[in-house]
Amino acid sequence: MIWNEEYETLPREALEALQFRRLKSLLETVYARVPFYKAKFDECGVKPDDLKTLSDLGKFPFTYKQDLRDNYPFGMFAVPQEQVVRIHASSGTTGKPTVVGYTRRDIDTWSELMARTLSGAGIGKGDILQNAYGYGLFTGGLGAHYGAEKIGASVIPISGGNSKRQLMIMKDFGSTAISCTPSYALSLFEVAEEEGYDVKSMPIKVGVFGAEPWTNEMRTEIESKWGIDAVDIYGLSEIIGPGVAFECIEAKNGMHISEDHFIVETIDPETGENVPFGEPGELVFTTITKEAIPLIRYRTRDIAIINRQPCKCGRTNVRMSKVMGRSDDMLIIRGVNVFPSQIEAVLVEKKGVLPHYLLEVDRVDNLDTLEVKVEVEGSFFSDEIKELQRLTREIEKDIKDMIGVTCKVRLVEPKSIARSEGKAQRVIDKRKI
Ligand code: DLL
Repeated sequence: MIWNEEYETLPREALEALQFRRLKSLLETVYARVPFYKAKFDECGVKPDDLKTLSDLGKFPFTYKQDLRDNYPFGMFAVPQEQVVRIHASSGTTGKPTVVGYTRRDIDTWSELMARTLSGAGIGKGDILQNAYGYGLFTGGLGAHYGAEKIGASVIPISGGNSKRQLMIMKDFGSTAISCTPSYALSLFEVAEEEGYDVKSMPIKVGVFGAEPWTNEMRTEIESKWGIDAVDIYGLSEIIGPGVAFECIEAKNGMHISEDHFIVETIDPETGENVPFGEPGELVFTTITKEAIPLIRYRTRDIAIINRQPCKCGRTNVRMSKVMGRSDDMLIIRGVNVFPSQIEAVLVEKKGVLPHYLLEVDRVDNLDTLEVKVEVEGSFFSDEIKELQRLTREIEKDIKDMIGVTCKVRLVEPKSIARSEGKAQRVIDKRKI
């Protein structure tokens, strides 16, 4: 279902003309209103006027998460405080959160983008959306909430956690759709099994999952366990929250970026040079309609591939692949770049292995070590020890083949790895580097 036929299927030429107009006016606004951008443009010797064509965007400097931190909390805002109607923040691993603001129009834009996202998943009027993204400073809960109301679905603002209650409500209210992180979908399923729910007999038909990396193998797992369609949605607080890009249920093959609101580039994270669409690169977004905190060339650190091929759903905007990793939390183990998702891909295709794992990286006698803790079905522990050893060796070998790094695999009993209600923590890096 396409929510906004006009804008989601704009011919390329019209889309680019629109992007250019919006970008031009945005550059003027930030130069005039945000001291940070005025100083940064001056330092790089560029003026809004230097934008003669869309490709001139590359002349303008990047914006980093650190810039938001340096201007904490509201220093990057482009409007006076009285126009800001909402404030969100994302927790970082260290220090202060990253703070973002929304004007009333920004909230409308965000609702529109989430309306597109949910419609793309086939959700509409008459559906009951159980919104298990966290409500609060995190953008997931309220972002999905406003989109659901806009399309006229009945939204249950249940927020994350409290799995038994989630399941009771899901059954009693007859939820037809769920939104949460993919890792939470899996842990909710476990509780459903324990509590004796037959989720396949419930009306639930689709899940809108995002906010953390997950693989296609994990999609298959969720779909077959729940008996639903699972689509991927992407976003980040700095850009707007969820609603930056979403998969259509028709193709489930890459997330459509709402290019009438965001200009996307892919770059080499080392050199900052653009890499052609079709090759992996760090996603860089410029917001072209946001008022409260517009960002120019924001470095996401997320690595993905942009696909320009037309999609069978009829949308004309580009699609991003699943996020393949982050240029910053990418692990470097004995000099090898390792994305946790590569290891996940090996794990989830093994029979009897459960999709719950933890990577522990350490340094012993100056040598990096990688331990992969992963849960396997309880039956393995009643079997002969040989079977456990065989599987351990098999996984170790496959990981070595996949990433070229020797690791130690530890198979652990179901539920021994801590569950998350929001984003899963998959890596513990104990090295002091
Ligand atoms: O996670 C916004 C969101 C909420 C997206 C709900 C989707 C659903 P932040 O907390 O600022 O915002 O975290 C943003 O999460 O840079 C990615 O690294 C990661 N991320 C978000 N969606 C996906 C996804 C929200 N579908 C950071 N796949 C981003 C992989 C994702 N990673």
